[in-house]
Amino acid sequence: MSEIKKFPEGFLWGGAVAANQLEGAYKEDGKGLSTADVSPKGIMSPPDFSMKDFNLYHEGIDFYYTYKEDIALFAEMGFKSFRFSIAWTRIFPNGDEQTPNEQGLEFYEKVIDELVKYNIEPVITISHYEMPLALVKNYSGWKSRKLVAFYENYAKTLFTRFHKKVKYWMTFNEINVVMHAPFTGAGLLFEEGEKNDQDIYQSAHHQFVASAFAVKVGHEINPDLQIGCMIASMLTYPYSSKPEDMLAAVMQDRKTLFFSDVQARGYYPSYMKNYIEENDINIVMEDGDLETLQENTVDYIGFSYYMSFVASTEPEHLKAQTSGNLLAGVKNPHLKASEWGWQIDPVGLRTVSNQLYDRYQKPLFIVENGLGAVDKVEEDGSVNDDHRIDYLRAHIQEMKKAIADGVDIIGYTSWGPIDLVSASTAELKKRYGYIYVDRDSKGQGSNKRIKKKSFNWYKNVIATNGEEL
Ligand code: BGP
Repeated sequence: MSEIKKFPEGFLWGGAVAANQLEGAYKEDGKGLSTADVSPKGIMSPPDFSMKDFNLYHEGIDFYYTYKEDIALFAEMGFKSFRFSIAWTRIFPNGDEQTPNEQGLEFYEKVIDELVKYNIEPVITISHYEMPLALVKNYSGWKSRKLVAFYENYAKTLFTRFHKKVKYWMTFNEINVVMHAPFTGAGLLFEEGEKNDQDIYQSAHHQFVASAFAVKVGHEINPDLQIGCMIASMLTYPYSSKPEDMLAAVMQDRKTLFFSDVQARGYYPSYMKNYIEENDINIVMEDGDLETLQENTVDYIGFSYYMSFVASTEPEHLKAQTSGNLLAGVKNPHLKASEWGWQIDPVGLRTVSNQLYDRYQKPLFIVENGLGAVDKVEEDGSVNDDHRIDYLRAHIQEMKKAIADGVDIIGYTSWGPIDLVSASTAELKKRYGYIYVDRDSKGQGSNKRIKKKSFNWYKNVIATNGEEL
């Protein structure tokens, strides 16, 4: 195998965040309430509509007010790109208005201008794990076809306003998560034990069509735009070489790949047609939907990668479950796990990159990867996060090997370059950043930014374009 020393010229090194996890200012300047605002246990847990208590999502890390100094720190690290999401509720507070809220657009314009000032390429996620709460209350979330038009209007508004300054876009964060946590990105509510495939697949179809319309309208406005999908990759290994285990792994992987298959190939895969028929799922489609999917496939495949999974047909393996932010899984005896039980697997990143590139032959963008850990500020004020450096180094090394394998990877934005609220716990205990934020899960602290040891490490990785890790 040939080695590469450096990453390709123009490689998009950077970091990734989501609006609800860091902005705060949840009621400022005309913003409406979002689903994250009523998720005090984390955006992956069921909401609490009667919520009155403190909710960290309301405050984030105050990025709404500190974006200039935070972006200056990203620039100091040499970021080439910064992935962030737009809060739908800042632009359309209830989601179904026709006219956007100018103050919301102005905020993001300022963020974009600040990035451009430092030659940092803005990468926008149009919808990251939240939506206007009114769309859930009045329309039952993505179950309703009406959301397609609302989303199209929202996406069109953003493209029209920002297309000259922003080239890279993603339609939905981790779109496949609707299978595991249906409220998170799709706003689906189920009573205990009532979760059903019918609503989930119908909602996914609406999101597919909305995403394809966004690709269409984005390209009409500016053919140079690069509009991608974004999946939570969930590479699955067979527990053993037993053929049944291998089959189980293939079947489990399809639950993820289904989402990128539709968005990248432009049609429902045959395996899913069978599943839908066998399970009496009736996906209601409008005339022209299949053509819309076919004609508006994504330009690149964005994905997150934190861990790998294992499939087994042995009952005793199924008992030894490990945790993850989305689904519990079979423990892999060859891997160590993070403090939150996520199984750390750098080689898996190379494997999944090969898998996705083989399948689609479209550029890949690794838009999330990182280690959530507890960090400690020492008496001298330093934060020695060697555990994080080790994790990232190992993953970047494997990404380098994937490029040597022939995979076209255009960028890497590690998750949470600055500490932010955790999606699965709604706390500030599980940290990902190169920059420490002096704030705790109760919102107490000076909010001061402190450079961790990983700050200079990542800065050097970028400066040497990945030659020195
Ligand atoms: C991904 C989400 C992010 C982010 C990350 C880490 O699934 O897209 O929003 O939060 O996971 O998860 P957590 O914050 O739960 O550690």
